[in-house]
Amino acid sequence: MKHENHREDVAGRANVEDTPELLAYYDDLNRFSAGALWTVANKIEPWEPQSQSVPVVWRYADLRDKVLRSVDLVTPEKAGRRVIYLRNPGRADVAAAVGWLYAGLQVMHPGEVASAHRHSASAIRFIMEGAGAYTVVDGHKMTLGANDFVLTPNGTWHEHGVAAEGSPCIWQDGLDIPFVNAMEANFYEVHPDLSQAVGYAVDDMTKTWGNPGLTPYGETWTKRYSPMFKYEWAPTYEALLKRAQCTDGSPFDGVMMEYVNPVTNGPVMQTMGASMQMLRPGEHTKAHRHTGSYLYHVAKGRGHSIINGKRFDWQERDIFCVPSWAWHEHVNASASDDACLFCLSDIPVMRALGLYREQAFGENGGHQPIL
Ligand code: GTQ
Repeated sequence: MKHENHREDVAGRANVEDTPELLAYYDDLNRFSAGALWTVANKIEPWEPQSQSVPVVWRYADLRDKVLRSVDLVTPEKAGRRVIYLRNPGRADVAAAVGWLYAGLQVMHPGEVASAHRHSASAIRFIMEGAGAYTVVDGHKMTLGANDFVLTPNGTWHEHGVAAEGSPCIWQDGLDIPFVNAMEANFYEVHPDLSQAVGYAVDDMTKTWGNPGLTPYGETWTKRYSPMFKYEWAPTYEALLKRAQCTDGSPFDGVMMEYVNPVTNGPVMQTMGASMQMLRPGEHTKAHRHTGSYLYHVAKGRGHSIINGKRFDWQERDIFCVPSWAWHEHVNASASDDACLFCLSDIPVMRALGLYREQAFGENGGHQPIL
C-alpha cells in the first residue's frame, strides 16, 4: 500500500532518465565492479519493508501423504534428516518458508534415530502427530507429545528419534537457517559418536525450570537461551484458558501468551521467539502489521486469516505465514470452540536490533477489504 507522498519523483528520490551517454557510463562502471547509486537507490531504500515472501497456507491434508511417502524413499541415515521443507514461492534464492525462517515437516518411524549434530542455526520442533518422539539436547532427553515444542538452540548437540514401541511421528521443524546464512555465520558439525549419552533424568530441564512462579533454588543459568528446553501443550493451553478468564485479550491477537526463558523472561532464543494465541469462539481480530516474519501452526480449531486483503482458510495442523509488514487479521470459524495458533517468529531479532515497528489498520473498523 502506497502513501500519497510515496511517489518516486518526489524531491530526494532518484529520478534520472536513461540516455545513451549514461547507459555507456553505467557499463563502464560495471566493468570496474562499481555502480551509480541512483540506478538502485529506490529499490534498496524502499519507503517501507517490501517482503519478497508471499502469504501461503501449507495444508496438512495436501502434505501429510507426501511426508509419509518419504519413509519409503529414503532412510534417516542416508538423508541425514528426512524432512520435506516448506518453500515460499516468492523466494527462489533460499529455502525459506517466510522471511529468514526455514520450516520443514520431519517424519520418523518407531526405532529410527537421526544422528547427533550441531550448527550455528537455532531450531524448534513442534510435534504434530505420533507417540514416542524424543529429542536429546546436550545430553538432556525430552519426551514429546502433540503440540509440545522443544528447543535446540544454536551450538547445542541434538538428535531426534522415536521409541521402538511408539508410532510414526511427524513434527514441524523451524530454524533460522536463512538468517544465519544471510549473516554468513553458519557452521555445521556431526557428533563424533553420531549419538550422545543421556546424562540426566528424562525431562529434567522442564521439571527444573518449568514450574510457574518458582525457580530452582541454588541453580544458575547464564547461557543466552532458555534452560527450559521443552514447553508442553497441557500447561500452555491451561494458561490461555486462565488468562481468558481475566482479559478480553488484544484486539489484534486475541489471548496470547509468549513462551519465555524463565531466567530472563525474554524470548526462548536470541533469534527466534514463540507464542501461542487463542481465538475465542467467533472471534475476529482487528488487522495490523509489523516488521518481522510470522510462521503460524494451527494447534487447535479452524478458521481463516486475511493477509494483505486475501483470505486464507486453515484448520488443525495447517501452517501459514505472514510476511513482514503484511496486514493480517484472524477469524475463528467456530461458534462453540476456541482456536489456538502456535507462532514462530524472528521478532527477537527485530527488537534486539531496534527494527521493530507496528501499525494498526485504521479504516473500516480495523478490517481489511477483501481484494
Ligand atoms: O534437526 O537440526 O528440518 O539441521 C533442517 C535442518 C532440521 C535439525 C531441519 C536441520 C534440522
